[in-house]
Amino acid sequence: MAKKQIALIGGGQIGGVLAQLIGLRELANVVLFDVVEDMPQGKTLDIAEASRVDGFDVSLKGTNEYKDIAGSDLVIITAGLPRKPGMSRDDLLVTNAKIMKSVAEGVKQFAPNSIVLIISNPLDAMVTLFQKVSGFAHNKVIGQAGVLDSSRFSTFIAWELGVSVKDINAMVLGGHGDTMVPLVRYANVNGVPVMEQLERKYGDAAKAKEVMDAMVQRTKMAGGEVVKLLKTGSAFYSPAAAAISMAEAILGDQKRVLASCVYLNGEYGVEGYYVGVPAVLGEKGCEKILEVTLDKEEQAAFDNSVNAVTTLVADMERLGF
Ligand code: A3D
Repeated sequence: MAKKQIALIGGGQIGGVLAQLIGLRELANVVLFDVVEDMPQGKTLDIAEASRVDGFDVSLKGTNEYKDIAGSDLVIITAGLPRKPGMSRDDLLVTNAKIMKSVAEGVKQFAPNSIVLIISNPLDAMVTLFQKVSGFAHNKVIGQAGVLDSSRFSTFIAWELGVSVKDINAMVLGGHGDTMVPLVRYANVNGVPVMEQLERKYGDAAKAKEVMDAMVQRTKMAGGEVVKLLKTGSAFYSPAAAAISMAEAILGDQKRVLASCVYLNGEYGVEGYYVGVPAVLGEKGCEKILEVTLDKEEQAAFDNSVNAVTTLVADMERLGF
């Protein structure tokens, strides 16, 4: 069977890890595009030269020309600047909006039938802008944030409980910013509520809540924690891994339920905005949105996060995008 093709727009930190992971998993052939001359060619050459050792066989092409992405089944976009210490994701708005506009025009012209997965920040605004400029169907334009935020939340819970992270199910909804909503009540260890385990561990509901609150706060600030340590950029291994799970779900038509930044058309009471919610991902992109019953407090936190997204999108529009 002919291999599928993934175009990676942006060959920086995340783009490079994506290319390597796609190769290692033989998920698809790769076209790595960047505006920096020779760099994507160098990265793909380097990864290809590891293929004999790692035992994978896919085609890897680096390019500075959009025409080379023709025929791509999936396009993953990381083009844009990452955060530096002290910056919020929203600080990247103008620079990355200009970049995203040019990317959307290139993808529209050369890969009009692709499904598009966006990672560039500020995420919710960049997904909105790509869809607007490209005119692609809403279900074919999806943002990656929730898989990573959920994985971060799960990791902190696993460390706290001293159990394998593989057995933690926890999800984060809302926009990809400080207002994101880790769903505490639904977080579980193979079906057993995490809060119940924390209460058993500490023998005290108040202490359990305090520990959970700290994990929720760390999850919301987890991107910034990495930025502060790296000093020169933002997280790249984990965002790449998160996007790969979404790419596998889409190309393999797996119908996986993954927290994704998808277009809401009345679901969760939101009309016409891209927001992070659990979605079924398959060959058509976002095939279905799963609604979760939220209690009063969770709903208020979700509404607050949606507010942050609508404000960000309004700012972007005011700036002419
Ligand atoms: P970086 O290593 O700087 O790579 C970005 C690449 O984009 C560079 O190689 C640039 O040359 C390239 N680029 C710039 N302009 C263009 C253009 N017009 N067309 C094509 N390529 C261009 O950054 P990174 O890989 O670390 O991060 C990429 C983006 O992902 C940033 O916006 C980050 O903020 C964002 N990010 C998102 C998450 C989420 O979970 C949503 C997590 C981490 C980073």
